[in-house]
Amino acid sequence: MQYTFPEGFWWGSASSAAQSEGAANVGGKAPTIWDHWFETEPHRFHGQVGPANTSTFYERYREDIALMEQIGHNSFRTSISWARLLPDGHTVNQEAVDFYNKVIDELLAKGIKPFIGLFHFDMPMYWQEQGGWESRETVAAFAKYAELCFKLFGDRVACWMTFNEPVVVVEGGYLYDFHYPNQMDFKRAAQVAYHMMLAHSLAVKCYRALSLPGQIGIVLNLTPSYPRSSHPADLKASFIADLFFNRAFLDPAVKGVYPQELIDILREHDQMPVVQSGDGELLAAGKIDLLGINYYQPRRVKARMTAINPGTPFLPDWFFENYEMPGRKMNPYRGWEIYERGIYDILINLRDNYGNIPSYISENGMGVEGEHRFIGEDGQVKDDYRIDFIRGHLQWIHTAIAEGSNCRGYHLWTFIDNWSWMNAYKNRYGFISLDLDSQKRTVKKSGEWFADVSRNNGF
Ligand code: BGP
Repeated sequence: MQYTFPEGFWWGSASSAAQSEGAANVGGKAPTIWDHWFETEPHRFHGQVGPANTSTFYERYREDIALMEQIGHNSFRTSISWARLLPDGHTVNQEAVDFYNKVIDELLAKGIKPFIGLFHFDMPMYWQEQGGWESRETVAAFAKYAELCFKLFGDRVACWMTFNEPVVVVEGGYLYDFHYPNQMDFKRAAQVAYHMMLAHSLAVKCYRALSLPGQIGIVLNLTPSYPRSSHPADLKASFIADLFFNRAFLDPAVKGVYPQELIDILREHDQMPVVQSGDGELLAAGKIDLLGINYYQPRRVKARMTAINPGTPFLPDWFFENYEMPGRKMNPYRGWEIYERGIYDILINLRDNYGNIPSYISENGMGVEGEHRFIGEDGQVKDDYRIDFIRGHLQWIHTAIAEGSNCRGYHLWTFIDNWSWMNAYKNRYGFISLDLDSQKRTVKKSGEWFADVSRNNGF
């Protein structure tokens, strides 16, 4: 069967500043929470490799953008480093302005639409020390930073993304200990989540006031929540997991309001964040033009069977347990489930319950541990598994579009194998492999395949 995508479909990949630029303390950049955390607890990072050790996009952006063109990209997402642009929190770093101008101009020169994120987990240490997302001051600071970016680069950026996966900042930093500042406290987590959505809304409001030519959105990792069975207790478990991990961000971003059911649960358990008068109008102003969807794997849940010990602090997990569904297909090289149809379910949910908001797949990808095992005699990674993975997801996207979904593009995570938070270089995801020592880039088999897909607008 021939799968042809709508004209103008965005083909590309995504990366982020902290994961690709390197130059951690070069060019006037100040430390982020990642630089700080690595300095204080390097053993928590795979292979003790920290954020200074990347694919050095800061120096090699030209070479990389040429490779993007070679493998058929017509669009690419990366992010701006807040700590590079405003190192002391307030003064603009001209070297950073020059760098991002060069990146954006180079992308445009190669016919690649720039999608630019403003926050991809990389809180500047300067703001973290003042409370980070727990502090309302950070909301205003973020909006100022966003406005500066819009004014500097907004004449050329096709689409802005305020945040990448805000729920991961909340889970990692304030619930489950995999991001700095490693707190485990639901009430603080709720405040952080709320402040990020206010910051998002304020940034959208600033963007609208400038009447620039592009669009603005947010990137959410939408994780469809599938119940073990149709028993009411399992259905309730999946409904609540969906509320906490998807709708707590999706509803304010698309509809401008929080789901009432979420507010009810938080009130009942005395976990409401501090809200100020006027916040409702601000959230209503944060409605997006375009939704970026990151999809890796679904969440399978069942009703909680084991009682929570009295005195256990409040967590979303009070309401459900993960369900290891027998027979589910797993990625043998990363331990995550592969469920291609999940991407269709997300798109159809957006069509039916979110006004068919324009969207695109901003990340989808297959992490592979020990990928050097698949290097052929010619030095190329023969990642047929990744081609199958991408093709499987694209088929479901195609079906969703045929059924009326407003999905406009597909970006793989990621362009070139990059540094990934605590996992560092453990899981490789790129279209292009990276030799960390020599910095040599080699297009993988999937990269060559993708070039054809993009040129044919399908497969
Ligand atoms: C997403 C993030 C990316 C990247 C990816 C892969 O959640 O947006 O920044 O980290 O996950 O993650 P990992 O390397 O942990 O498999």
